[in-house]
Amino acid sequence: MKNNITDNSIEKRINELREIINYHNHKYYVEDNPEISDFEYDALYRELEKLESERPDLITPDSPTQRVGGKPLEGFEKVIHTVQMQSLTDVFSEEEIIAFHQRVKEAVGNEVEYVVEKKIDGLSVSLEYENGRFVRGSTRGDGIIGENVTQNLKTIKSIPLVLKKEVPFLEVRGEVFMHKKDFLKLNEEQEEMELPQFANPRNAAAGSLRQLNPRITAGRKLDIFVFNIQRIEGRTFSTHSESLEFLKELGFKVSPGYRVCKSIEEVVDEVRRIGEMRGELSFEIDGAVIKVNSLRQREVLGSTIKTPRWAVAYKYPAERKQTVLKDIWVNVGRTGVLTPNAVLEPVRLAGTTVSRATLHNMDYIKEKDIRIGDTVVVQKAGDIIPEVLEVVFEKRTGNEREFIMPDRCPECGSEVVREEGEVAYRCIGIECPAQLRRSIEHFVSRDAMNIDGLGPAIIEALLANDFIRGVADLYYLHQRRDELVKMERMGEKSVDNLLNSIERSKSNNIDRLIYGFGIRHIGLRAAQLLSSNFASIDELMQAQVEDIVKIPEFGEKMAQSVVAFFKQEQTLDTIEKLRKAGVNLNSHGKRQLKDSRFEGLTFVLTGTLPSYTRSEASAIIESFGGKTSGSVSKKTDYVLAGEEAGSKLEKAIKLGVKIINEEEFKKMIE
Ligand code: 0OX
Repeated sequence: MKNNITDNSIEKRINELREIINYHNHKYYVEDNPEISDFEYDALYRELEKLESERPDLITPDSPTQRVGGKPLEGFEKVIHTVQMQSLTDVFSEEEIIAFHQRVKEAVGNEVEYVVEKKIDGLSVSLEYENGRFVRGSTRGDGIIGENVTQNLKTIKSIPLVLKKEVPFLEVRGEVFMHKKDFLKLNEEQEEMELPQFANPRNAAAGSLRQLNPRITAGRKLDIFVFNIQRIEGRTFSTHSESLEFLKELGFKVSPGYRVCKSIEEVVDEVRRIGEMRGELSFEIDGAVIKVNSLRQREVLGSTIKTPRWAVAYKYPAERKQTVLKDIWVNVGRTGVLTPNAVLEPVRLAGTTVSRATLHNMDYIKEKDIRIGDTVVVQKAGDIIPEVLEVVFEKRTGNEREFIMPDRCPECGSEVVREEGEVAYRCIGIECPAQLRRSIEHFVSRDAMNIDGLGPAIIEALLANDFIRGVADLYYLHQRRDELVKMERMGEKSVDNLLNSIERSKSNNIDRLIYGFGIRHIGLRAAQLLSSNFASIDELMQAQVEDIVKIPEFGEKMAQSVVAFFKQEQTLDTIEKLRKAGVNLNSHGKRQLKDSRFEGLTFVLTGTLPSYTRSEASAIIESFGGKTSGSVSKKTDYVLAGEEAGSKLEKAIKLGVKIINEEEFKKMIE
């Protein structure tokens, strides 16, 4: 079939899509205020990818599709920083802040204004823009020579590839970091893939950015805060705060909640305030930065060889406390791994009360000689997960008890084994209720099927009352609504909310389902890759190890784990039950070439559909080879009408066009 879109209009659409995608990127990644769903965003992105594959000559390095591009590098090129990337002088007390202020006053007089910023604990980078386009990004290195990590930086969505305003040349400096929640998730995935864990978000960010394969960086969730203009042409500023505001206007994510302070007392207050709230931030900080605001005063103050005289970094002490370890209990995870946890005498630490801490594994307990009844030092590892750091041996009384790992699972009584070469002890009970409970918790979790209203207590109650025996049973709960309503703490409303949430999850893409299955070694990213490389669960079930290892980032172990999972009888039963219940088993990510049931058909959408947004419905129609149009004519095959459908519906009735509702549409795509 001849494509009737002219070359010109392809170019126009490509430019339009880039602008729309950049706009939504900024909304999502910089403003944290998305306007469209991930699905709608993906549809736009896929349209752009498709058009660019038709016209590769139109691909430019600043296209949003080029964020993941690039082949693995042999090594990083060196970059000489034309403006040195200075480091900061550290101060550790309020007295030292006052002393800094005295030095500043001696040089520039009494009138000094400061900016206080959070000191983000990541790694410093420089970003260069020529005529508003991102051309080069580099690490700080030693401040004079860094490494060219442009490809990797492009994968960070909060870095604009195109600036919102015209600037002939700009070099900015910022800190690349990983949010605490993404760090925890990454470590879970590392564990799942039996890879080493990162000690803290800073190491995770550094390890992710300094990857020779940009695709690995792309799979890690990194973010950036920008805090300094290194060099600019065509603009001047009189204060630092003015330059930060300008950076915001250009589309950068700027050092959050920076504060202009008119006196050193205000500075000290702000430093204290940041210290008190640091535990509540979504990212880690290792201090506060105090900077002279006036750029003219900065010039007068100047710099030493390495550090500016106009700024200092205040370092907060790492919070550690002593407390008594009252007991050790064992938690059984989804994969049967037994993790020892400390029950502590509650202590306040970095803004929260800590009464539990991880002891990691048996080797850790042995190595540190931790015993029940010991006084121990606790710290929040990287300010996030509380951990027992060491024993205060001077406080030993002799009444402490050694901990022994149980040889029977505390949940099901099955045997506990430690495989050769493994640190972990595992329960091998195939019907261990703890494993089942946790695998259901995982299945419904936000990144998996995202079912609201199914907390651990409800899951436990559903299992105890035999409403469910596995994940597939969730999709049959609606048949037992009346009984559910009678359950303790349930009620009509919460049952209906739960059932609606379960119903909605049926149309999830299969990446969520695959992740939700909790296959060993298959984390979120791996599940997404499987969903974009296989058209359906059925296709994935047929796959051999050789087919799966073809996917970049997949190793033998992961592939074997997938194949083994889909061979299990229990898996096949679950999938059949899910299929019968109408759970989507097809991938949105890969076009179903075999299934072009809507080939040659034109749909018009009108009104609001209960389960899909307009672009979700369009994407589904297109994935089956159909087209959508904005207006009804004799050529329209179907009008898909939702609530409050207006004139299009009237016109369809007049012209005798077939009208369908969402129910009928769902049947058509089943
Ligand atoms: C940070 C941070 C680091 C600018 C010139 C000397 C130090 N980690 O958040 N550095 C700076 O300032 C540079 N500001 C920050 N906020």
